[in-house]
Amino acid sequence: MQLEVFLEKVSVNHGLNVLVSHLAQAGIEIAALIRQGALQGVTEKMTSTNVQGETQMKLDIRSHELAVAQLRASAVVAGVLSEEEDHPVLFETLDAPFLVSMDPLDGSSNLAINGVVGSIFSVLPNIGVSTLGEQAFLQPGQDQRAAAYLMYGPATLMVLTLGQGTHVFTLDHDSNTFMLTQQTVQIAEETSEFAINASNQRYWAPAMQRYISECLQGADGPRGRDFNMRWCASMVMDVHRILTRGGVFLYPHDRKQPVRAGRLRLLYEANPMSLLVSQAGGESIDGKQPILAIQPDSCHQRVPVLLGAKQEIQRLREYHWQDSDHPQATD
Ligand code: AFP
Repeated sequence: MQLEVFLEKVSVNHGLNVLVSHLAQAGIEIAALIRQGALQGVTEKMTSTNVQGETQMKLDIRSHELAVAQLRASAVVAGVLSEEEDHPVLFETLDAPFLVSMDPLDGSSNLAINGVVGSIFSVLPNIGVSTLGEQAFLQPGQDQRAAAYLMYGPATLMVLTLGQGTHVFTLDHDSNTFMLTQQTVQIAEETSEFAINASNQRYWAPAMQRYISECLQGADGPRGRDFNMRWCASMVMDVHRILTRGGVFLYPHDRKQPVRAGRLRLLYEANPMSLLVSQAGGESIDGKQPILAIQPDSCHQRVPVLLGAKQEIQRLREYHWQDSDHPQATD
């Protein structure tokens, strides 16, 4: 079933359907650029940095431009917050029903090794951007109307939730249409696989140290079974693996850079991924509290992210509550 047919079937919100079709179109255009590899200069770095101080790739900027153009053309979006711009881009359609937060090209450092990258989108209701300005983007994740990521791998995928389940579409490159290939994603509650950047281990809080140490002890330790580990350094790919074969994705609070609570951005990484995971039966916390309940305080805020298989996330939550020395994620 084509994406557009699916949308007509499951959603009566015509504006939202139009918006999702434009996100899909942006994905098709970005996928076409990425497929050209070095022929499109995808590995070229810019001299500029984004608001996070990270060096931008040429393709970060091109992806941002393509996505902004599609969202503007949809006429149902009032403004876009992007990882690539300090402040939201506001459109002439200031009273349009939706706002979008996005990371137009997540994991872009993987382009240099021809690795998998993605685009992440969070759709929020427009609660009055014309009067509130960028404050209008500071809504908790539980208010999202939709969330999606595009994954540019061997196949191009769109993984989407409109708040009633998580669905997977695969791009047919011949017809440039997304076809439904998995109607309902369900994350297994149990797992023996975790994803974490273990090079930060010495900076983790005791709760995290305990959890990973117990996993590593495997069958000889308190967990009584062996665990496997994966880390792609591309959130879209790591989360997609969890949606597909289970597991947990962990980017915890660490003391490496004390001024920031975590590495990942709340509004365009943690929130949309948390909605997709929760709609697939998984859970998502920052250590102690659900990510989707966090009231954002700034557009590019970072948070710790622990998400995936329910039983493991519940265990991690318990460890963090027991660990009284652990600083609150919002400290
Ligand atoms: P880049 O977009 O700079 O490649 O960062 C990717 C990312 O935001 C996310 O996709 C990864 O999960 C995470 O950073 C990887 O972080 P580490 O490099 O610290 O492992």
